[in-house]
Amino acid sequence: MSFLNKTQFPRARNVSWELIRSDFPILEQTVNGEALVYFDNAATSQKPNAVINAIRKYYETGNANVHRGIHELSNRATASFEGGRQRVASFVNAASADEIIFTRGTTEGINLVAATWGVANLKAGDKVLLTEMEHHSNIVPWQLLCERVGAELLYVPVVGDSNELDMEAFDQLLGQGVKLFSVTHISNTLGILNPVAELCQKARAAGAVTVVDAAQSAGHLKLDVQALGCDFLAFSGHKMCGPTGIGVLFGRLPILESMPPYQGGGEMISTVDFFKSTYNKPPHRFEAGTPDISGVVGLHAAMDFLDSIGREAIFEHDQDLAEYAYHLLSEVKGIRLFGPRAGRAGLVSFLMEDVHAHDLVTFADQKGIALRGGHHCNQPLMKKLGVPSTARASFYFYNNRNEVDYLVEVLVEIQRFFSSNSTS
Ligand code: C6P
Repeated sequence: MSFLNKTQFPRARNVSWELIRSDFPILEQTVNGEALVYFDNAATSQKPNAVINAIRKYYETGNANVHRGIHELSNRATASFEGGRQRVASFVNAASADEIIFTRGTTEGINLVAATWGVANLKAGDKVLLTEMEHHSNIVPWQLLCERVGAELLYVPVVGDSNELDMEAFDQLLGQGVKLFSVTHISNTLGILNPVAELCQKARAAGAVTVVDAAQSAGHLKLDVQALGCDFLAFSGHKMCGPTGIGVLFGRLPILESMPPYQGGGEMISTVDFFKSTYNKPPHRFEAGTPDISGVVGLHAAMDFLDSIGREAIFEHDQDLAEYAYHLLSEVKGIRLFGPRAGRAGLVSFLMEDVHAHDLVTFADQKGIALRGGHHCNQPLMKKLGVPSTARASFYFYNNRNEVDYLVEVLVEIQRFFSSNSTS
């Protein structure tokens, strides 16, 4: 096709991506008679053999409850679990493993901060600052908190053709005495990579506690909580080659030490009497009940796997695919793209004139391509963009340009199908 200008984009560094792809058994199948093209990685990523095997090995040789027994298997499970915590600390460059709380995912991490730090520290009239590109998981917990304590929500607008954050408005809003600022690292609809270090530095200088939603960044680029300068950072294991049901909340230790517990139960206590309990130190204070031990084992294997490739290389690869896709799609008449042309993270959201995103995604599925269509849990952003939904292709390191070429061919076919059907 004439619009396929492949020479414009140099390929990312020399990594054997095809070999790495062969580590993912799920990708070796056909769907609806076509080779599977999995472009729904922002929703969840696929799992390599290293992760599947680590979980299997844990259940075959090391399964027991943690911290409780004084028997060999329990000691092994505890070592695996706490070893996973150490691994997360080094993965995000935390000062200590005590700053790492295991959660069910990004959503629970943000809810934990709102329900503990938020309830203990915010009162009527205080201000919580978010941005207009946040996922529901970084909006609704703060709405619940604000309703409970009488605090007020403010939003940094998205502006311009590429819908990036309005930095002047951000400065002005911070001047209103914000107590907490929470922002997404990468927008799951726009593919924007926010300047989180600068945002956190300004917010902290203005006296706000800072939270980073790293759901879309943790598996795609090198995360360094010291360099980002945030107080809290939340992410999900399942979006970074790990299993579902496990996530991480990083929090600076002095802040965690000042926070009340999240849920009550085993493991989070120091002593329990009939009418009064005392609580364990962080991070255990925030981990009531039996944790997702096999999830931590799988997450550990996922982090090792990502680092064996190199997160810089992964980011370059995903960015290359997204820019390549953006370029090809921008040459197809009748396609509207969202977010910036360049410097974007590994996903592309778009709309096709006269074709509903759900119809487009259903058609693509018939061709073996897994896309996502809908509001992507970004309803307020959709309202701001003036659209009900978008179609989205989100990439990972096991995807390649041939798959993007195929997507574009299928989109052109979809366009032809719907335009011939609408005129007949
Ligand atoms: N976005 C998507 O398809 P959980 O469900 O807790 O693992 O992640 C929630 C979440 C939080 N923040 C951002 C920026 C996200 O993108 C997500 C998950 C998925 O875009 C499901 S809606």
